[in-house]
Amino acid sequence: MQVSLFDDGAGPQVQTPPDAEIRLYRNWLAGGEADALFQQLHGELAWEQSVIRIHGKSVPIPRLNAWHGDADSHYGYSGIALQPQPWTPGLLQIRERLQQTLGQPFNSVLGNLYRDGRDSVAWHSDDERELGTNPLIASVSLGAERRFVMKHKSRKDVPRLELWLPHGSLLVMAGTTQHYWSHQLPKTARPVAARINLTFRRIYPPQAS
Ligand SMILES: O=C(O)CCC(=O)C(=O)O
Ligand SMILES: [Mn+2]
Repeated sequence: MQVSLFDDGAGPQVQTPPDAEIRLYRNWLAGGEADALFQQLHGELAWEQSVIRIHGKSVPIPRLNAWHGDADSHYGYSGIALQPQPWTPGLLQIRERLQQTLGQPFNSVLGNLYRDGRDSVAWHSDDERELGTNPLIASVSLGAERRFVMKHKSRKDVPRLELWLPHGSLLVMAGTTQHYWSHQLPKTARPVAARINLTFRRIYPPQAS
């Protein structure tokens, strides 16, 4: 399903595919503010090249990432243990805006820097245990517009969702979305400039057992 009907009005566009709750605010940040934040975050975040192990081999992931948040918000995926870096002024500015829009606190953020069209993220769900059940994921995009694709994990009759995520947009994934759906940001042969994506998350401390 090609979604092209997200309006530019005041409210978000709400998608209602089965088992998902998705909202896209296309013009969440005004152009000038988004431009400034892209530059600021590009310089300010602790970008690093993570390496994962696949079949015993070390493979660099096709993007740079940065993990920032409260000191106790430990997080990891694919064997990468991420120690949070402190909040930066740019991240705090965005977190404050998210609080206004969503009325929801976030204690951590994963930044991805896609340097060009060769950078990508493979199919996955944001379903790590420390996010709890039904996490609210607030995904802010800055820089080049890229295609974000979602597919239902078990229902082959449900069409894929394709969303273009513009500069300054906010995509909210909530409810059971991560349980039933996976998502990816494919590579593109089209020449594209850099893009920063920030997914704000709430990490719950490990359960005492
Ligand atoms: O870059 C994006 O829009 C998605 C990033 C993502 O899925 C993630 O960091 O978990
Ligand atoms: Mn994700």
